[in-house]
Order: sequence, then structure tokens, then C-alpha cells
Amino acid sequence: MAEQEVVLLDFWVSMFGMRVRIALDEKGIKYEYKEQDLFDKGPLLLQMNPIHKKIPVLIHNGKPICESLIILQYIDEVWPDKAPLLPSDPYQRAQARFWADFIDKKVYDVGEKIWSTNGEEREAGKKDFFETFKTLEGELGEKTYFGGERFGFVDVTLMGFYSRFYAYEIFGNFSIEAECPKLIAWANRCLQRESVAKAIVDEKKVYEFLISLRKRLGIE
Ligand code: GS8
Repeated sequence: MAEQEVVLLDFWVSMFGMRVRIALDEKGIKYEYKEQDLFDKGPLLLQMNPIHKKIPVLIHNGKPICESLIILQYIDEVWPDKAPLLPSDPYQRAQARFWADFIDKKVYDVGEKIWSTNGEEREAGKKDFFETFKTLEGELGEKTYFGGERFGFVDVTLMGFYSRFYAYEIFGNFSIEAECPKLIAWANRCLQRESVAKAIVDEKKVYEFLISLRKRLGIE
């Protein structure tokens, strides 16, 4: 294969960036990690993602790819030989994309309503939170991973959020494991993979970051 230059624009605590870090590591792709200051965005980020101005951005041989789920699919297409993320069967692929989309639309929202709120709003958010998590647990069922026996696209997508589970529990004053034990057992299985263990940031540091973000946003 021709020389590959792979650069990742990222921010250490980003669950979207963690997805990309897991996928690159699963595939054994070497890359240069470039931490971005999201509170004072640099010219490279603005040039590479002029539309959303967000991380993660994967820069492959000088060309940018934006949006974490699109980046995961790109990585899977460009480096298909090792650790396939999406199944080969079209129906199974569609299902995997459906659940990744569900995670993007729902898990993000229900999590925000726990850590970035207070009082009644947070209490109301808890119902939605567990409805979403139980839906995911139902989809997982008795399988080892979301796609079956093989760690894949949906697992990578959801594990990015795992780094926030501890923060959700502290802010929400609840236990995810008490309500969704199979989902936590699944997360622990994923964490045994080197790619995941390396990419997922320490949960307590994420919690501290969210406390500082609340202060910055004037929530208290
Ligand atoms: C979300 C990226 C995102 O929100 C994806 O890549 O999947 N749908 C996109 N990135 C955040 C950091 S993580 O919370 C970001 O870059 N925010 C900067 C900003 O909003 O200005």
C-alpha cells in the first residue's frame, strides 16, 4: 500500500474522538494525534472542518473527513483487511447503521439532560435516560457484542459514551448497573480490548471536566 499520512484532530475528552481512536487502533493504523483547543480554535481545524468547526477530523493524505460515524465507515472502507467494523451482509450493515444513528440521536441527548441540568429538569431526564439505556440493553440481548460475536461498529459508537457513564451516575445519583446490568457487563467486555482501554479516558477525569464545563457554562 502507498505511504499513508494519517492525522487526527481531536480533543482528549471527546466521546466522538474516542470512537475514532478505537477504530484506528483496532485496524493497527499509525497516526499523528493533534489535540485541539475547542475554546480557541486554531486555523488547521477551521480549514479542515469549515462547516461544523468540530472535532474529530481525520486527515488522510491531506484530505479531511468529518463526523465520527462517517470517519468510522471511511476507515473501514480504506483499511478493510483487518478488524472489519461493519458486517458484510447488507441487511446487517443497515441494522448496525440504524443503531449507531440511534445512539447518536438519543444517548447524547439523554446524557446531556443529566449532567448539564439541575433539579426538576434532571429528574425528568432520568426517565428518558433509562428508557434509552434499556432499549439498548434489549437490542444487545444475550449477544457478546451488538453485532454478535465480533466487536464492531455499534460497540465502537457506544463505547465513546462509556467514558461519561460514571459522570452520569454521580450527577444523576443512580446506578446504571443496577438498572442495566447486561449493558455494563458488555462495556466491561469491550474494555478488555486494548484498543478500547487505551482510548477511553479515565472516568473521574471526565467527571471533573464536566464540572468545569458546567462552571464555564454558568450552570449551578
Ligand atoms: C459531533 C462532534 C462534536 O460534537 C461527530 O463527529 O460525530 N456529530 C459530530 N464535537 C465537539 C466536541 S465533543 O463534544 C466539538 O468539536 N465541539 C466544538 C464546538 O461545538 O464548537
